[in-house]
Amino acid sequence: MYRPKILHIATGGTIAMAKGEDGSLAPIESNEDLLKMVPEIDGFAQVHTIRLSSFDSADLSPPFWLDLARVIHEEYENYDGFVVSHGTDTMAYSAAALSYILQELDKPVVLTGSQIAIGVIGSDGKRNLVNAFRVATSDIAEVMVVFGSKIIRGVRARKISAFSLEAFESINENAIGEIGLQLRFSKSRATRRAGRRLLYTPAMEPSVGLVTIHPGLRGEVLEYMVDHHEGVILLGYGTGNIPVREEDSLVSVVKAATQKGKPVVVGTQCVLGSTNLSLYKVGKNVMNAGAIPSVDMTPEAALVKLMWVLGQTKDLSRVESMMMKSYCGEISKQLELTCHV
Ligand code: ASN
Repeated sequence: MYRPKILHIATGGTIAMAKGEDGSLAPIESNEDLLKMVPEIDGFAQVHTIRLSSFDSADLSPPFWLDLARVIHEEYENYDGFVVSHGTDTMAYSAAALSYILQELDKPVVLTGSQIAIGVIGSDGKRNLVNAFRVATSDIAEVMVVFGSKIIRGVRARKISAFSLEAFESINENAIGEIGLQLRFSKSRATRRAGRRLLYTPAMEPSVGLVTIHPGLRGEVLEYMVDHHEGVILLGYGTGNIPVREEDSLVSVVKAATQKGKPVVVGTQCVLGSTNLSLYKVGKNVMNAGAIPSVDMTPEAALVKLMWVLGQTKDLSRVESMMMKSYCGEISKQLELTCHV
């Protein structure tokens, strides 16, 4: 029986750590030692493994995403699927970055990690790694996060728990698959399709800021963020509401920014739901000031998308139309059709 060829790319994170003699957690010496812990993978996949880094994912940033995407792009024709072992803290950002950079995939790209180091009692590392390889040999052709019992589209993944072994959730859409007695896939997944050609767009403008609106936030703080970045994501209240009553109104900062050609994307700090800037006056004002709604994108998906878009163009109207377009399922179809700036 043919065993699919899978490239494993280790990047670090808790999954690749074990307890040393002194009791502290340190990266496992070699990838081979990591894979030795999951020998069952050999029964259904031919694995080649490389190490890109051994960082805590808190230390990963846009240049790393480009590197990771480049490796997958270079090796794309040589493998049937890819597994990236990764720290959980910034996995959703890396998954979003890969989703934008590598489109029209014809094979699975799976990110996974663990909450507890693989060499520690009670670890979720082995289970997650084995399941990641199982999904990497399946017919799904997307960037995904496989974690606990869920298979989540890359741009919809969010780390929602610093405790639970079900650390990730699929935000604003159902998971594209479930892991129980069997792997169960949803009809909404994209599947391998012969003839599909990979679309590789390795663009990233790292200078994007993110500000969460809170009571008492001063306009000058937002002004500083706008002045020091090429674009800003603002997480408003509820459906994207921004205070308007203060003297140094945040809304006037948004207006000044967009007049200078800098994009300000307004999202929500709620975990679920979408922006709707025309619902309240406090939303309409920021919309009239030129803000771009993030619709139902997660903050991770919106932030990384703005970096990716600004890496390709600084033209505000192009940035606006690209931000409002759904490239890889980051905006729900029915909202993409009805939302307008
Ligand atoms: N700090 C770790 C990381 O993101 C957390 C983990 O992987 N569980 O690399």
